[in-house]
Amino acid sequence: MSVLSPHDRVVILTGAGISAESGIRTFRGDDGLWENHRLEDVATPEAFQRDPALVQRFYNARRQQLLSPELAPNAAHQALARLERALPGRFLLVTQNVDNLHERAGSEAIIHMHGELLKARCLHCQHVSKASADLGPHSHCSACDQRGRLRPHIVWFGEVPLQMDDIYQALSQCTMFASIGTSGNVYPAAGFVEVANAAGAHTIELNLEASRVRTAFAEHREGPASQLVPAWVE
Ligand code: BV8
Repeated sequence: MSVLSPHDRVVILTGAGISAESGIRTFRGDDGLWENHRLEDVATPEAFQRDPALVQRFYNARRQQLLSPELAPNAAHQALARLERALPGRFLLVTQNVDNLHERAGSEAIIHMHGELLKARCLHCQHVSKASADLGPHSHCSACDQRGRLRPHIVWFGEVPLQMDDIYQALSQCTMFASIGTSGNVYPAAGFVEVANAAGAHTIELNLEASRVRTAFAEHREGPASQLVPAWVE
């Protein structure tokens, strides 16, 4: 059983499972479809090229859900914010999630490797800005004033995740790597445990069920994140 020490350098990876108990649907659960589209068919540059209105509708719907008042971080998000405060300068939270629940729980050292639902990016000048609830052809860039050229600031399949150098550097120096609420289907995130193992870190998976990369972890605990994570952090 891993015990966190004040000398640990901790890297955390989270996925959709950590936000499930806050009411945000996961991707590959039994309801993992959206309007009968597989994520892999909507979250791609080709889909955006082919049918921008469909892709914008997909993200506008998810952004609306994120803006609803009853959506709140859960005990797992809050426990990670406490852990960060206990390990100043020795903690990094890498999330595959595009929601803002970690920020709302108080986490600060965060890398959103797959982008952020509440942000938009200009196809013309790459400027990243706050996304309106209904991003679309009427939207214009606040930096270059180009109209109708804004896309969700999301990393789609086939695109390079954000801040990979920073992530690999932190993984190569960590003493503890914990993966929380992810199925281990999507790379390069699913391969982070191997980098942490190579660095000699203790690796632990906290998930509702075994992920596809469960065997790569030295330790695993099964259950809902809102119970597992506070117990592990305390
Ligand atoms: C890249 C934004 C090159 C979109 C997302 C063949 C083999 C291997 C790889 C590939 C391949 N073909 C193509 C690839 C690469 C591809 C990939 O991995 N495809 C997969 C589908 C095979 N990857 C890419 O294209 C990536 N880019 O590879 O570039 C590169 C590589 C290295 C370095 C530089 C460049 C880009 C991938 C990014 C795609 N964008 N998100 C959006 O959100 O709309 S991915 C999307 O899936 C989300 O970000 C999500 O986070 C992510 C992973 O899903 P999970 O978070 O794990 O969610 P899931 O529903 O699957 O699982 C939830 C888990 O939680 C479950 O295990 C469940 O049991 C658990 N759970 C549920 N409830 C709870 C719980 N756990 C605890 N408590 C609970 N209450």
